[in-house]
Amino acid sequence: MKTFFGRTALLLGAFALGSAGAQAPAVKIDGPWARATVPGQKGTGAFMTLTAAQGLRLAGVSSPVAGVAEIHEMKMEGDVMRMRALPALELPAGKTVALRPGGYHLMLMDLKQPLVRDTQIPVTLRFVDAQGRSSELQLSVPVLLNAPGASVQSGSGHGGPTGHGSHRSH
Ligand SMILES: [Cu+2]
Repeated sequence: MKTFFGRTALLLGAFALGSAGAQAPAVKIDGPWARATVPGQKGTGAFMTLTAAQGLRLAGVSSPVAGVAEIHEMKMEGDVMRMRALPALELPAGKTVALRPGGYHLMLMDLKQPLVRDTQIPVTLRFVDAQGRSSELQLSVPVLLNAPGASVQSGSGHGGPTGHGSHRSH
């Protein structure tokens, strides 16, 4: 009998651990990358696609390499490309949401070190589900000059060497 109860306790323990693990966000991340910086550059963008199994909101981002990290949206207003911080980004169930140059992106500002090509930086994403529960996902994001597989587009859009000079006001 003692053995039997011992095993039961172990099984319960394993079950409890399994439950805790199930609260991790079910989000598929594809193609994460952050734009490499040049010396003196204080801000850059990070990009990826996210697909949430259940509806979630991306509600925050942080990285030890950045003093400030925000979720941004970039879009044309008339003839002017404007960028603004979003409090959160909706991730509808099963729908792939792209963060890419010229659109949604993660903005890394007040960089504490240059982002060197072919290194990796840690980035933590925070999600909130429909019940208001938050969870985090830690990523290791490759630092690249351009989107993986994309043709070279130097200086265009967000993240060129001067791309965020105008952006530091906030
Ligand atoms: Cu931005």
